[in-house]
Amino acid sequence: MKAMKKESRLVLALDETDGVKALAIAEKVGDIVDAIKINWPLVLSEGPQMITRLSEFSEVICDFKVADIPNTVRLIVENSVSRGASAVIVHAFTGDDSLKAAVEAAGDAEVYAVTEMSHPGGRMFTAPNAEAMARLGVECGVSGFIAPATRPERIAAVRAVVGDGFKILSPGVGAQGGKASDALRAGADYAIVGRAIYGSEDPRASALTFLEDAGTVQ
Ligand code: NUP
Repeated sequence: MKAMKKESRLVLALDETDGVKALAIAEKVGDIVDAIKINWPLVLSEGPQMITRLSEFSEVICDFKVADIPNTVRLIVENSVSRGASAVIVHAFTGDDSLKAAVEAAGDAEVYAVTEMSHPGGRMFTAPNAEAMARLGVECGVSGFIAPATRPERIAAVRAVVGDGFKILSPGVGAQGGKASDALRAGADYAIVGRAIYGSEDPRASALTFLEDAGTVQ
């Protein structure tokens, strides 16, 4: 399995919906982030070919939070990987057969399963089941997990369940109030930052401030 590099420990969440702007930002920060994560906003506005185009600048994580029956999961994951995605994010609440289908369809690419979500509503249903979903992910062979930088103690709880052999990527840094350094200290491998970088006047300068906080300035 090809593993994502771990240098800056920063992942850019590129939810900019204008394709020209998105590519310009990717060009500016591609060399100082470990991956670029894209989500439905950019793919729906500019098409799935953005996966391939962005993969010229960085590894691409498709944050499609896939939540479906195994066959549909397989179709989505295969399509994403064939376009150049290095990893796909899926929901874990769908159960063991859907998670296994994602891992199998990904081949050499990675699958990351969502545990607890970072927004306030994430406390309602994802938090009470986060540890169980983490255990399920381990059993099903995912490569890593998504856990909230807005609640670093919950990153630590997920890390305690999964041990050292799995990656934890942590969104909620910047616009949602979390700090990269807190997330990494709690056990995350990567901090995910979106609006605070792509929405800033100078995305590269902003990305560098997150690297400084993370202690990974290059
Ligand atoms: O729990 C999650 N929280 C979260 O914010 C799981 C996610 N995948 N995300 C995604 O991370 C969210 O959809 C967005 O793409 C990014 C955070 O962006 P921002 O709040 O830094 O702008």
